[in-house]
Amino acid sequence: MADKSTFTTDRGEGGETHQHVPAKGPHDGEDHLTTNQGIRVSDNQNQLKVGARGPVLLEDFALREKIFHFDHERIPERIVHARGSAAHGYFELYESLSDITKADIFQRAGEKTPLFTRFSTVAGGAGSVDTPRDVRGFAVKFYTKEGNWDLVGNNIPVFFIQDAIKFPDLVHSVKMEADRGYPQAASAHDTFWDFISLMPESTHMIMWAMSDRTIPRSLAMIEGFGVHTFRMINAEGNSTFVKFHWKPKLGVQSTIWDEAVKIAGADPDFHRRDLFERIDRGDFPEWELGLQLFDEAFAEKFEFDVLDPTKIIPEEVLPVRIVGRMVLDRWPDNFFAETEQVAYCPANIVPGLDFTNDPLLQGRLFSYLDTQKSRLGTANFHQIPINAAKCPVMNFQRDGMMQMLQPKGRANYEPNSLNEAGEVTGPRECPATGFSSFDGADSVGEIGANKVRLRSESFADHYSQARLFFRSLHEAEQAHLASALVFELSKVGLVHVRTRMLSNLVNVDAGLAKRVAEGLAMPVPKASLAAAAPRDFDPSPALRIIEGPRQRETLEGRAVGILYADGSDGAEVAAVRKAVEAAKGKPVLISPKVGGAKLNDGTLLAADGQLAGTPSVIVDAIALVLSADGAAALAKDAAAVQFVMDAFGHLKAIGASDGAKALLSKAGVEASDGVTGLGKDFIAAAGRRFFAREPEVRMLA
Ligand code: HDE
Repeated sequence: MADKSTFTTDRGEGGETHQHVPAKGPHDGEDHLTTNQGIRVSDNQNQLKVGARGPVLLEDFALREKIFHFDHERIPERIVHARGSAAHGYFELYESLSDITKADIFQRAGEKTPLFTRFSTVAGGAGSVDTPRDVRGFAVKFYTKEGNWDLVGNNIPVFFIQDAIKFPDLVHSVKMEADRGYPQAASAHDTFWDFISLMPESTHMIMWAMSDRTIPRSLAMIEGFGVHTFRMINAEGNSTFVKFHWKPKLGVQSTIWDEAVKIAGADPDFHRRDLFERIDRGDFPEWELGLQLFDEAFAEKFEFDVLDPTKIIPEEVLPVRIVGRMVLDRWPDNFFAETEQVAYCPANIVPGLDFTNDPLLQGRLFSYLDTQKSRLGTANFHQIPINAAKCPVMNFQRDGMMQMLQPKGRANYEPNSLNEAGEVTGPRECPATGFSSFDGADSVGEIGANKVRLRSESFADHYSQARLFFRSLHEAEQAHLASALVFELSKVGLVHVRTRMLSNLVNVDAGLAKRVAEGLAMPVPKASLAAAAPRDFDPSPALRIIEGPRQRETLEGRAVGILYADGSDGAEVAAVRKAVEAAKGKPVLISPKVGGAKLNDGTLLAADGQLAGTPSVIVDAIALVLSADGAAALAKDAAAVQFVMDAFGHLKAIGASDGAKALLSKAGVEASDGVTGLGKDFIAAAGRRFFAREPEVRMLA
C-alpha cells in the first residue's frame, strides 16, 4: 500500500495548490496510523471525495470506520455515582488478622495488595460538577491472590433506607425531576424532600447529608465506611462481625457551603484535578483501614440492630482497630478504559469474609452484577483489564458477546471424563479452599421460617441516632447543618413538604426544628408520629469534624495562594513560598497576568494562575504580598477584591504585607483571628479555619 507522508491537494481555486505534511512519528516506517483492521491510512485529514469540492464516497472505509467508532464511544453512565474519579494504589497490612479471618489479604503483616479506588458523587450525571452537596462514593477493588474483593462504601456510615426495594424511589426523587429535567446534581428540590419527609428512616442519614461531610475540601480528606455489618471467618469457621472504616491521613476537612458553590463555577473538576495533582506531584493520598470487630454477645446487647444500615456503632462504644493502610500512587493511563469501565460489586468477596442479612446489602448483591451487563454490554465485562482478577480464573463459562478468551480443548462442562484415562479434564471445585458461606448459626444470622414482607421491629427507631449525630457536632457544624436544611427547604415549593420535614425534625431536636422553622419563617409544627420514641445517648465526639479526633490543623496537603503584582517585594514572596513548602503545603502563585509580574528587584516572576481565573476558593489560605501601589491598583479590580473578601468570608487565614492595606480595607477585612502579617504567625494560622469569625460574616440558622 502506498506510504505517502507528503501529498498534494488540488483545491481547485485559481489553480492554487495546498500542501499538507503530516507530522512524522519518532520511528518513521513503524508508527503508521492504521484502521482497526490493520490497514495503513494514507490520509487522516481529508475524506475521499469526487473531486475537491464534490460529495463523499461510500467506499471510504477509513472514514466510515472512524466515525462509526466515534458514534459509539459513550456507554451508559452509572445510574447513580456517575461522576467519579479513580486511582490505582495498594493496601498494606500492619498486622496479621489470621485469628479473625482466613482471607489471604489479611494474613501477612507488611504484604501489599494492589487496588483501584473510585470516588464519586451520587446524584449528578457524569459531566456534573465535583462539589454539590452530596454523599461521596468510596469504592475499593482489591486484587487479592484469591480473587477480587470490592468494598463499595460511602463517606457516610449510614444510608437513607433500610430495604433495597426503596432504592429506585430514593434515586428517582433526588435525580432531576421527571417532567422538567432539572435540577442536576442537587437535592434541594421538591421531589427529594417530598420522599424524605415521608421516610422517617432516612432522618439519620439526612443529618449527615446536611452536615459539612457532604461538602468535602478534598477527596483525600474524606472518611470511608463499608456501612453494612459484614462477617470475618477464620480457619476454624468462626465468625466475627465487622464494620469497615477508612481514616484519611490528612484528616477530615470540609468547605463552607458558599465556598463549595463558588468552586463549582471556578473549577467544576475541583476534586478530580486535586486528586490528579496530588498523585502527580507525589503527595500520595493515604487512608488507614479500621475495623470495628464484635461478637454475637455485643450484637445482642447493643441498643440497635446491627443489621440496620441506618445505624452506626459509635466509636466510643466500640473502638476502631487500625489494621493497614491504602496509598493511591498511580493515576489511570486512560480515564475511560479504567475509571469508566471499572465495575464494582459488593458481591465480589473472598474466602474469609461474608455477608450478613442486612436487607440493603442483600439487595445490593443482586443489583451491581445486573447493572454491569447494562453498562458494559456483555456478561464478559470481567475480562476488561481493570476488572480482571489478578489470579487464575478457571471455569466452564463460555462464549457471550465480546469474548476475549480462546479456551482450548473439548471440555466445556463439569463433571466430565474426557482425558485418555477417563478422568475429569479442567478445573474442579474445592471444598477446602473454595468460598463457603457462614452457616448462619448465631442469633444475627438466624432466618425465620416463613416468607414475609416485614420490617423487623428492631429497625423501628428512626430518630435516636439522628439526635445523637446532631448533638455530637461542634456548634459551628450544628449551625451549618441547620442552615443547610433552611437552604434546601427554601428551594422546596410545596409548603406541606416543608412542614412535614419540620415535624420530623422536632423528633430529632426541638432546638434544631425551631432554628430551621425560623430560617424558613414558618411555625414549628407538632412532632410527627414516631414508630419508636427517640432516646438520648452520650454524644460521640468522633462524629464531629471541628475539634473532633479526625481534624488536622496543618498545612500538610493544603494550598496557600500567594497574590503578588508589579512592584511586590521579591524577598517577601520567596520567604512565604519557602515557609509554605517547609510546612508541607503547596504554594500557588497568583498574579493579575499568568506570564507574571515584575517584582521590586526587577525580576519577572511567572504565576501558576491568573488572578481572574484563580479565585481564593481553590486554596486554603491566602498571602497578599503587595506594594502600596500594587494594592491600590488591585483595589479597583473586582477579582482581587472578591479574592480577599471570599477568603475572609470562608474563614481562612489571610497574611498581608504592610503595603496590602488598601486591598484589605476595600474587601472589608477587619482585624480578626487569622488575619496576620506574613511571618510565622501566618504559617501557623494557614492550616486552620477560623470558625469564631463566622457570625461576623454570615447569618446562620
Ligand atoms: Fe450503590 N449502586 N446501591 N450503594 N453504589 C451503584 O452500580 C444500589 C448503596 C455505591 O464507583 C450502581 O456500578 C442499590 C449503599 C457506590 O462505580 C448500582 C442499593 C452504598 C457506587 C447500585 C445501593 C452504595 C454505587 C450504579 C440499595 C454505600 C459507585 C452503577 C440496595 C455502602 C461504584 C454501578 C463505582 C453504584 C445499586 C445502595 C455505594 C445501580 C440497589 C448503601 C460507591 O448497581
